[in-house]
Amino acid sequence: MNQIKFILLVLACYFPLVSSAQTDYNLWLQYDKIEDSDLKQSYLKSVKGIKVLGNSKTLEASREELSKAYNSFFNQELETADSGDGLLILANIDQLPANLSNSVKPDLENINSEGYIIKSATQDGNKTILITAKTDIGVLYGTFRLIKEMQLHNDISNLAIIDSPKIQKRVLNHWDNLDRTVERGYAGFSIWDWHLLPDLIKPEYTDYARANASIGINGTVLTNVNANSLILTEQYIEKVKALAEVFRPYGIQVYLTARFSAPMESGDVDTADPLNAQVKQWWKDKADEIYAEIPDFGGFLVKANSEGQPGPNNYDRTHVDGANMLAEAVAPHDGIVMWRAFVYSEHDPEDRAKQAYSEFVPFDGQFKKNVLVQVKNGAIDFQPREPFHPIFGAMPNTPLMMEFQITQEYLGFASHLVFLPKLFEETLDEDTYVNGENSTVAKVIDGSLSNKKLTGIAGVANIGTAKNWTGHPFGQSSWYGFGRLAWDPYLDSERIAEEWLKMTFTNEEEFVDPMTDLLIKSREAVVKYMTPLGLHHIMNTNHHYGPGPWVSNLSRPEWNPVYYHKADEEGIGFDRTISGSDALAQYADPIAQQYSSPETTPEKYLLWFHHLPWDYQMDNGETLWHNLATTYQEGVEDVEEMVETWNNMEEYVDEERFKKVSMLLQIQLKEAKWWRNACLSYFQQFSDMELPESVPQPEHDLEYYKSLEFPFAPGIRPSWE
Ligand code: GCV
Repeated sequence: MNQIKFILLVLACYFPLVSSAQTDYNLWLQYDKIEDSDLKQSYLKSVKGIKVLGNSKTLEASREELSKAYNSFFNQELETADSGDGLLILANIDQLPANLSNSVKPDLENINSEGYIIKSATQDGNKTILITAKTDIGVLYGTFRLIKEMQLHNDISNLAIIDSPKIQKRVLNHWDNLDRTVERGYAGFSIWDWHLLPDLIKPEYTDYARANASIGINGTVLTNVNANSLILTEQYIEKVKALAEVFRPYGIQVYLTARFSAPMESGDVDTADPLNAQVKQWWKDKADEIYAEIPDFGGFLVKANSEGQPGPNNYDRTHVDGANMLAEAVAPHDGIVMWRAFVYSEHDPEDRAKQAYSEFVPFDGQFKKNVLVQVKNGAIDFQPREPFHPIFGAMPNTPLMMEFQITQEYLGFASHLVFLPKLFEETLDEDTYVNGENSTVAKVIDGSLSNKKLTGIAGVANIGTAKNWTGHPFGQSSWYGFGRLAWDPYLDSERIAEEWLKMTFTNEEEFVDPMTDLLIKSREAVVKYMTPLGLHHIMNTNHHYGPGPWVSNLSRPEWNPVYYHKADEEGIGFDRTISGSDALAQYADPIAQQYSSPETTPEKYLLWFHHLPWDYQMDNGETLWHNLATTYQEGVEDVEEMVETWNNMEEYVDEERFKKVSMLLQIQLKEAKWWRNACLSYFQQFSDMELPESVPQPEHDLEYYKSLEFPFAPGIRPSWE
């Protein structure tokens, strides 16, 4: 070795080229070296060379991903080969020779156009692994699956895996503005560098596509639902096209948000009335223009007549008129319209939880067949816990798309560790009874209940320019888990947690077991220290950071926390039974009946549906006040336990991630105490009861908590105009 090489080697030992910040950047695609020599030998025996049949950017991406993983697992190249033992064959079924395609014929009937088959087979006495599918994208998904089997240290010597996504449109919604701020974004600025597009194509765009493809996400809405019509101009379509080209090989379609008043804002038409011929033509021309540049453009997502956004109601037209007009414009190109049902009005005295149902359910069956009605998981707004949105049980003739929020607007931003797949799973598993018992939300949205052709699920992204994409290193787990549940809404969140931990950190049981437990419990912890027993929307104003149960001065009644908890000397909670707003009547009979009495309502939804006296006797024989206080305290203790668990994990995690998570957990603990102290101080004025002994006295008086202000809290939404 010459002197220069020696010096370089020494330098490399002291200053590793791959910093730990880059470790975080790699998400769950870490491809850690396989240290176990038996496992390594068995993998190297199963995969010695690769043969890709066919030619496409998608197949090239599959090969590249495998090479990357192979290199990283074994520190050796994956050679191209033509035959022999240990051959890995990647091919769309159309490219397979007859003997191989015949061997998978029966399996083909069990996959859809995005599904895949991975099979070990013996060919001329040689062992091979075949990854095949009906489309190249299916092959890419199969490739990621094989890599994952190795990341999870599973045996790959005898594979027979068949899998297909159960939901068709698996989409991220970016609430990203064209100035690169992100509404409810806590991970930096927008990753879309609009100013420099289309000329600068950042490597992040490809890595974003790789990450999404690895979990089967096949669509991305690039822009905020509070939309800017500039995105529909020629100048921006060119930029969108550049992104679409990066994403195409990974099976990801781009979508845009359509501002309903865009025809007027363009200066071409003086109305946006959906029944006006010129308006219809404007949208048709716009769709043609977009599709000419982006032939696989997915379509539009629309927030109309909601929180100040324009819509068909401005012209005395309905949501059906608006959605169908846009649907007609994109239909010739196989595009879809995702029309949001998130509507409520300050002029409507009806319980906000009831308004979307009242407005949309009468339209059941009236939307064109390329319209999906996109419904948030609950009827209020992405709270730590909400019962499922009653619309899911009431529009059997309309394709309903689920909207979850991955970004933690109401769950502690990017500083709280909350594994959201647990929340998603809870909603998906709830029974709507729309077709009798066992009509779960999952079955509504995957179309299996009523044989829907078009199905979809959306997640509001938590992604930004932060080096690790999501701000909190564990925010990645919610992105990952959303993708997994979008692929298969029946998956167990615990299994998802386990997979993610192994792929992101290590397979060591001593790490994976306690950390899976921590992830699973983290969701309940946040419910306990923020909104226990069915409380909701008591976060502070506008930015939604921290507690604000006292807020009562906002212009719209339903923006005020006091509207939701209704605490007074008599008690606490929102009466949604027949003696109150009767929102319960929007649910099917078995639910409406069960929840009509506090005795039979699950305690987790108690104050969502009932206003109860402070001394109401709970299941454990204690008063409501007692349980409210001890639940807040339990939430704090849960976070203390999370801190303790994490402290034992130092040896399994790189220094940077370990320290960052430690500090973030301290912030979470501080804020959990803040929530407990502020809420209990506030509610105590009404309950007039002592705190139970196990609950510490708040450090400050109520006035102190009320006086806290956070003018620069992140993610704040721009003006409501
Ligand atoms: C994008 C809530 C959020 C808003 C968001 C809105 C929506 O009101 O606070 O920031 O706007 O939901 O989902 O449209």
